[in-house]
Amino acid sequence: MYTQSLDLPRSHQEPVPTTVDGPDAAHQAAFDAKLAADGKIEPQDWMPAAYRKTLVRQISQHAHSEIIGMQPEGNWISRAPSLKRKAILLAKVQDEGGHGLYLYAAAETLGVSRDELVDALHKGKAKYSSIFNYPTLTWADVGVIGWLVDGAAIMNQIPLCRCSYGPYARAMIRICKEESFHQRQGFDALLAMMRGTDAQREMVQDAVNRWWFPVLMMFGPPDAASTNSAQTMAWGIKRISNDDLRQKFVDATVEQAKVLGVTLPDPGLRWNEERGHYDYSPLDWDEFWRVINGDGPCNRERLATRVKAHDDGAWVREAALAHAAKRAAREAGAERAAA
Ligand code: FAQ
Repeated sequence: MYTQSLDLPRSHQEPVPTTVDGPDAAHQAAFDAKLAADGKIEPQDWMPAAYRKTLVRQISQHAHSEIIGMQPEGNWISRAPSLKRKAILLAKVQDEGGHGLYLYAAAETLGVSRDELVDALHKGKAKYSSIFNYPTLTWADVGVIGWLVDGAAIMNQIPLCRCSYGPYARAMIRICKEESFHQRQGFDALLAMMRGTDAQREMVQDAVNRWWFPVLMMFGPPDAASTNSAQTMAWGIKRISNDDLRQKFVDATVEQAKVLGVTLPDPGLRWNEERGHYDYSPLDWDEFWRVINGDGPCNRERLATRVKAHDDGAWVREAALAHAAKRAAREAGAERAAA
């Protein structure tokens, strides 16, 4: 459904210029040549320090988003309206936990530890996606997260399957397959409600009204305000700009909303024949910056829940370490006896 976000504009495929003189020049030239040939950079390869740093930033923010993103829907597992919906939701929320783990593992290949990354999240130093700071007030919110939030996540993540850093690109392939199921289950849950009672239809419309604009902001600030884009696009990490992905998402979603029978809450949304795209109203970027700077509706609750879950799990980590130490001691003893 979202394979259109594999298409790369021509300007995004140009080779990266070599800029370094001195001892690292040969390494830099090899790195640039690999990128220009659309090759993958692997953990053992030389890479510029800034490339490594930006990957750690983006991959860890992405991992944190997946883990914090378990909370809004996790709140509804015990209140799902049927056994079938509960089983689907459980599987989905567990998938998000798995995505966080693949992504922390991908970040660790860059020489940082998961403990450091998690610590930065818990201390409020690391970002995670703005969208997970909004509340899930009704069951329809769960369907809307699947349809719109996972839909936006796929639109953003399909191009990341072609990112220049091998471990990140490979993690994204599996993640996108699972996100696709998440999007479908959300759409399916909403379709069932839209075929139900007036009260259910109203619930869906209310949820769409509340989530639409925050979802559009998930793609990040407008290109002109996107501080990282120019460099990450030159490095082939980001393949399509924030605004271009947002536009692709709007164009795809308008048609899906028609099938569902909901109204997208933007009076400025209309087809622009000349551009060949839907126009949409300006977004409230003050709200976006407020939310990512810690002052959204649920920021404090999300972080407190995460820190508590980590603290409550301390005994599991301690038990796993004690078991590993005991096993190592037993194996060392067996080796000594055999010698
Ligand atoms: N929220 O220069 P740019 C999901 C920050 S996963 C918070 O444009 P960049 C699955 C940005 O970090 C959702 N902060 O940044 C799921 C930067 O600050 P910094 C997560 C944001 O990196 C579904 C500053 O603003 N997906 O949903 C946001 O080039 C359902 C300037 O921005 C990913 O992480 C934001 N929305 O582009 C799970 C995908 N946008 O770090 C559970 C990978 C921007 O310089 C349930 N990441 N900022 O201090 C990316 O593609 C990029 O990092 C962007 C941002 C596009 C998110």
